[in-house]
Amino acid sequence: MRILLVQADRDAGRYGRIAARFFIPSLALEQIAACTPSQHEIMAVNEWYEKVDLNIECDLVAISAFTKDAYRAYEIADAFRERGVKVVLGGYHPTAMPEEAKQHADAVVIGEAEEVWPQAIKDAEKGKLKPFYGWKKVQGEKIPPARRGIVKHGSLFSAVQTSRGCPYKCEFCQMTGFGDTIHRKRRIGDVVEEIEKLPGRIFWFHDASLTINPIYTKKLFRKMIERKIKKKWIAFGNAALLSRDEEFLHLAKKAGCIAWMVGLESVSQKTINEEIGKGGNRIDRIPGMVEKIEREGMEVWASFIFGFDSDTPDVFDTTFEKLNEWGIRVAEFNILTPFPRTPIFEKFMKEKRIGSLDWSRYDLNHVVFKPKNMEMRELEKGIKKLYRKFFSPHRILKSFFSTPHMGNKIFVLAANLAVKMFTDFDRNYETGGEKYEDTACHAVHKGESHPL
Ligand code: B12
Ligand code: SF4
Repeated sequence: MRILLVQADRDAGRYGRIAARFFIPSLALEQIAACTPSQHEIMAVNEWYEKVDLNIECDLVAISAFTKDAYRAYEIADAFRERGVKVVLGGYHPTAMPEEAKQHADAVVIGEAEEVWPQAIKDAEKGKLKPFYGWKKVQGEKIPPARRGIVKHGSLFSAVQTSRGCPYKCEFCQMTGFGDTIHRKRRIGDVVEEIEKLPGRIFWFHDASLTINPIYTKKLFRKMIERKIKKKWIAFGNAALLSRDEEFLHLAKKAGCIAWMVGLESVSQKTINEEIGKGGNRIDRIPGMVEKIEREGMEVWASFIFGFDSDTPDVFDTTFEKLNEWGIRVAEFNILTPFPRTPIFEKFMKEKRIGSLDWSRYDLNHVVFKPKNMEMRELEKGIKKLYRKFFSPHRILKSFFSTPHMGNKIFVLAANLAVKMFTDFDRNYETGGEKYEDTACHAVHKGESHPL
């Protein structure tokens, strides 16, 4: 069969091919391709880079979608099905909302591709696709290396995974909602071999977090050092470990680490303990963590979420002050988003606080629920103000000049500009309007409907 793989994107092709070259790459299509039996021909289009041609000749279309891209995925699916082409939907949104996705597809893959996708292909060949496939979690050792080079006009960077699953159970995370809480590790030899063959000089570790099992990760770092891997990389890591394990940081640097993307989430210890579930993160240890990471010659890319029940309107100013105090040069600010099937979605549903079920707004840049201690509009305005202050040209330049070493300076500048361009609160909020009125919740909960 000729199989077309598509990563749907609400904003398909918006940034143009040149800017898209600098995106953090996606791994989904390359992993799906890796478990597609080799006798089939594969074409792959990631709409982050270009819009898919709906007239492509193929026998089967497999579409992956984040929640914000669900409608675009359905649009693509409907167009191919109209032409008689079979369509399979998968990825985070179809996994959370399989019944909804099924209305636009011949089959829905719930969860990971490795164990069920080959069977779905066999069934498609026989014209006997089942409506649903999944949840079968692959063992870590069975995760195949990604099939590279299938996406045209892709990113200059690449990505690799050492593990799946995350045990931290944050209330707002879909990993928690999907019960994907067991950490499944690949063989270190397989990972290192894959890294050696990666195209380009910079790559991302797309694990939920590289700090979940420090013993495993230190072994990986030692192997990378032993094999003299010259590539540089960036990874997600948790503050609890990064703030205390100096050996881990030292090995990471020697293995090529440029920066750690750390989900600090909030500057309030109360919020972290009571509302997020990342109790191991200690605010009093953050300045020390930043200092240790920078002393080793790496950078911190901190990520925050706003809109928790204990957040009050002063949270934006307090966060800005803390960022300055801690000397954090790269940060991103997200709005708490109750993705379907997360514990927080269920909580807001029960409390009748969901303000919108328009999935295209579930992108961490829009307010889709009623915060407890703020108006929806206040959350919108507060984050926008913080964003403008943090990404002012003056602050970006100050961060650049305060960073030692040219390599780090380039990273800090590029990361600040990338977050500024990608988050783009200004553009997104033009569409806000009355949807940010608190009356939005009455409209959603009027009929007592629960979409799951
Ligand atoms: C790395 C990462 C990123 C990377 C790369 C994203 C990517 N898709 O590769 C970057 C930094 C770019 C990113 C960006 C964003 N991300 Co992100 N990201 C992650 C993270 C940490 C890991 C994802 C990953 O790479 N997994 C590895 C790949 C191989 O797995 P996968 O994509 O799930 O694909 C497998 C299966 O799902 C399945 N599958 C997927 N699609 C399909 C389709 C078919 C047909 C089949 C058969 C199977 C199948 O097969 C694959 C192999 O098993 C997850 C959280 C986590 N801990 O997992 C969040 C996560 C995916 N991100 C999330 C979000 C919201 C975003 C952003 C929208 C945030 C923002 N505002 O910028 C953007 C969107 C980017 C865009 N342009 O659309 C959410 C998604 C929630 C949702 N329902 O939409 C997650 C779940 C985190 C969370 N908040 O809960 N992200
Ligand atoms: S640490 Fe990250 S991946 Fe793990 S549950 Fe929390 S938000 Fe999800």
